[in-house]
Amino acid sequence: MQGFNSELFLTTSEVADLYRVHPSTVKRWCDGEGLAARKTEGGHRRIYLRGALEFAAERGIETFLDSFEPFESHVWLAVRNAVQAHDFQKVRSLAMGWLLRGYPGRVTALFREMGSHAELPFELLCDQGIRGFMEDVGRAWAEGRLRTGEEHMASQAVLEALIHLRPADFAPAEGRPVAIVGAAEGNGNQVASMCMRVLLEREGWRVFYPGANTPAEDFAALQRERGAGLVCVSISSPGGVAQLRRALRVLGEFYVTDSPYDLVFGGSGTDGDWEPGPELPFRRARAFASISELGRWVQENRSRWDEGRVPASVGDRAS
Ligand code: B12
Repeated sequence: MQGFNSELFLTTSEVADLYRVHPSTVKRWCDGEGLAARKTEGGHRRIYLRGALEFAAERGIETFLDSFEPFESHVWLAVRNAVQAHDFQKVRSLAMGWLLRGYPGRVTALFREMGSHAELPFELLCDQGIRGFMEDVGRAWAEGRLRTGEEHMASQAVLEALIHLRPADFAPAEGRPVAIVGAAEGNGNQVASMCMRVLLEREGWRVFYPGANTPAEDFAALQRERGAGLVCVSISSPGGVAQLRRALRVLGEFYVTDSPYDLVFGGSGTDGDWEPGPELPFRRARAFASISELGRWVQENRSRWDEGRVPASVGDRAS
């Protein structure tokens, strides 16, 4: 059809997702209730995005695209590419454009929307979507296209999206494995640790999150107080080697065998190539280059933490 972008013809399931209704409701609305659709040669309905949005406005149906006006088509295509094809190119350029034009709230909304789709694994959103966007931000900053304040706004926008993607934490603490997650002293990057925190929370963990730039002594104290079976530390570069050595020395000194735990390092400061030696006291020590690797390992070994778990009441001073 002339003047129409063929990529913007949606299937009934896509419109159903957009409206958050059942596909059969969309079919009913197409058949005689005013939602304009054309049929493919195979007889499947296709609905033009603009028409779907006009119909939604008439009926008072809210869609996630409403708050992105006038970029609804761009956002829909970007989210579809990310969710269905795991291609974040469009998302990255939209987000960068909004950052430069002063709309960080839209960046938050975009990442939040992607994280709400079950077809897009959360780990992938972190390792490709968030990391890719933040690399663009770093590059733009290094080339002088973006100010330091804007780089901070980008981190903040992504952090806000991640906070929204945490599950509601109403489950009782008892019976859940406990982790301490943060960034090593000298590492100001909050985003990677927040990704780990949300990943583990979505896997049912109880996570204590001291955030960025946390002294190793504090990781050790928190682990003991909360009876954590897992401690994850993000190491940055430059300065990664020193951060890693110090964390290992301090955590090793404080380690006691009656409160055993696994220690995981990751981040650009380790580049995934640090190998733990046999002399380390920890139950297990690992280094991973990505949130996906951590996620896989945690899922595969879940039963170990269930067995070694300390009841939450033992470590919970507040109760
Ligand atoms: C935002 C940012 C900052 C912000 C962070 C703000 C905040 N609130 O979080 C601040 C302002 C603190 C900052 C400061 C600095 N930064 Co900076 N920063 C960045 C930037 C643009 C993005 C980092 C980010 O958020 N990434 C998003 C996360 C999700 O990705 P990630 O960190 O790569 O983590 C992934 C993996 O490594 C892994 N991972 C990370 N940790 C862990 C831990 C575990 C256990 C596991 C399993 C996995 C894992 O999973 C993540 C997802 O895939 C990068 C650019 C870039 N290319 O990365 C530069 C960058 C990291 N910064 C850099 C530099 C040089 C600095 C400063 C030294 C600048 C200065 N001269 O002062 C300081 C260091 C200060 C400090 N103490 O940390 C350089 C590092 C260069 C190098 N390789 O040596 C980079 C690469 C920019 C560049 N190209 O020059 N920075």
